[in-house]
Amino acid sequence: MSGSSRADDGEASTERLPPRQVVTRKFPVMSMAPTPVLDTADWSLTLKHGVRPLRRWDWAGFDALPRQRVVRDIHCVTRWSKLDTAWEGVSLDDLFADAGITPPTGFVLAHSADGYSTNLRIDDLLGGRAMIATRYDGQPLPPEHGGPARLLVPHLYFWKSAKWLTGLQFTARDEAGFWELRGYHMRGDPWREERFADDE
Ligand SMILES: Nc1nc2c(c(=O)[nH]1)N[C@H]1C(S)=C(S)[C@@H](COP(=O)(O)O)O[C@H]1N2
Ligand SMILES: [Mo]
Repeated sequence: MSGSSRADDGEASTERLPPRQVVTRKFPVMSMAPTPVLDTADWSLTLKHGVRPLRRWDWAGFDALPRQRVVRDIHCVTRWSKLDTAWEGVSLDDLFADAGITPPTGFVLAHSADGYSTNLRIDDLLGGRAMIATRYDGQPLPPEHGGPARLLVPHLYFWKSAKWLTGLQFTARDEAGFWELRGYHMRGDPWREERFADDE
């Protein structure tokens, strides 16, 4: 029978959770390499279109951009979810506005100081859906969680939220990043369970 309502199915208490996720109160650290040592004095963020640099912010310039606070649930593909995580940072809308650009392509490859990368669609980054976070829970973002600055795209699986962010590159096509090259999904929507490449 199709048509059973959410109120009927006995899962009202879990409907905030994407399928097959489990709530954790901890904040696990998930990294493919050791935490890089990054000093804000040396940090910069570069925006490129292909190989062409569009804009670069040093820490002082980045820190002066408009800031937002959000409280969001985050969902790791290894099945833990953490509810009501509190972040502060710069929205991608404000970042691109500061660069004086409208996105020239439909896709971005995010690059990190540990050699990690992940791909994102522009429409997943705009409209207040994503930020470059520099503070977590009222404190500077700890190094193991991506400090000084990480991407936060909470409506996608957390592997899309690149830690130790150093670059955003507009790409003509949707180019696979670190985990996407290793079989993970190109988009990673937890509500659609887009875990692996062959999860339609
Ligand atoms: N640069 C970088 N970003 C990364 C990763 C990584 O290994 N390197 N791991 C990803 C994965 S798989 C997850 S689940 C989250 C984990 O973030 P956390 O360690 O703050 O929980 O970061 C993502 N961003
Ligand atoms: Mo992950």
